[in-house]
Amino acid sequence: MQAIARPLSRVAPRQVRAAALSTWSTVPAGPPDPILGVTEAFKADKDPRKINLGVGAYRDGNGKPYVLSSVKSAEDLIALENPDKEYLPISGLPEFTKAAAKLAYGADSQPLKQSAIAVVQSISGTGALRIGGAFLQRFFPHAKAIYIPTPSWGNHTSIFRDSGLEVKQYRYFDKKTVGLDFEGMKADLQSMPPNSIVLLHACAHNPTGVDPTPEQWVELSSLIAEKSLFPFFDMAYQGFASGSTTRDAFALRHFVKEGHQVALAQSFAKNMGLYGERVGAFSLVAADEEEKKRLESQLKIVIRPMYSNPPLHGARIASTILTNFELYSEWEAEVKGMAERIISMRARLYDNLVSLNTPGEWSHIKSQIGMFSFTGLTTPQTQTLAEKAHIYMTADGRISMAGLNAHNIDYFSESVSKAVKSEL
Ligand code: PLA
Repeated sequence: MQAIARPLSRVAPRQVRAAALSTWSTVPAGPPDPILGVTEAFKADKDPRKINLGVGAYRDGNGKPYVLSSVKSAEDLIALENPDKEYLPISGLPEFTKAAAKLAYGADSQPLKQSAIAVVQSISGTGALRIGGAFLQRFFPHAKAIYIPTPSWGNHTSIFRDSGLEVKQYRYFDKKTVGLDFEGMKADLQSMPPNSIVLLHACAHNPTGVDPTPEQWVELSSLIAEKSLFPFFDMAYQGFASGSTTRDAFALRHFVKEGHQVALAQSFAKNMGLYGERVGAFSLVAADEEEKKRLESQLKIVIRPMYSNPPLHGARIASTILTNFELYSEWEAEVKGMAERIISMRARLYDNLVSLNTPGEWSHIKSQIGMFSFTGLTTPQTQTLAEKAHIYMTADGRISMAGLNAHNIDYFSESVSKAVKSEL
């Protein structure tokens, strides 16, 4: 007879740890994410009237996720070529990074023409900010503090803190005027130690929807140069603010024209609807081609131990669109269409709130720019709206305008009006 396996009972029993003695028993539960946690609460709600205005993800006129037709066409073209699934280089798909830099800086950008922009592919905008944070932490030869606006995208603080930078704030939003606190912002820039890093939202500021005017950007560029500050642009919404990718790049391009050696984080999540594909780029303006090569070599050394190399499919889609004349035109029209639908929802929401005699001044809903409206609703009002009306938004009263459409905007307006009147 063949030897049979030893019965399990003869194996020395492994010590089972009591729960209280677990290695992880002192790890506290963390809070839900202030933005993505809203999606979790929304998903758990079974009411058919529910609306998710939390995360900034575009929805079509029927409230459905929207895959751009330029993206579908690009995917068809890619499928025809039947490309392999090899690893990308550490710095990403070269056709993509080249096209991404051209989109941001403009075809006639001097540093671009001189081959003086170091650019690497990133895991969307978040990854670009993280690469930038890590690079600055390692190589920025001056102060290690980065200043972000108050308020800013909630994740900025965590990204830069985890990159080893000290995070500080500058004044940005004026609650009284529901607009830009330009004087406060300038005063804070004036008093920053020279060589501090300043994070700037290139357009469609998140969460406020309040951007400097072109004239104010010009002034900011001079002040930032005068005070020897280092500008780091976060451009997550190119095209979403005005409907034009060129107009939305004004601030970045002006700074570069004025000689700033900017850092830039780009995301293609919103303007190409490539959220889950995680397509982005990080770039630095170098003095010349030789310096660019040194910077790129170090960016690769930052990236390699983080995630080795970036994902392939989304970068192929974006580069196909950006380098194909017809697809590019189609995409531009689609970006404009998305921006215009959002703008039309702003007008309708404003009209509804006014005609419902909602206490307060609501014109900011129309004047704010981009994906979001910073409504001014208080945290208790946002909680009541979630509990009583199944309407979800972030606790700071930010709503993703793209979540509104002809089918839900009246219910939303009535619910907000009731919440403000304490009638919900
Ligand atoms: N920068 C800003 C200013 C953003 O608003 C976002 C996304 C990103 C970078 C990063 O986006 P990406 O990594 O997907 O490219 N902000 C969203 C989503 C849309 C989020 O919080 O993750 C938001 O709802 O605020």
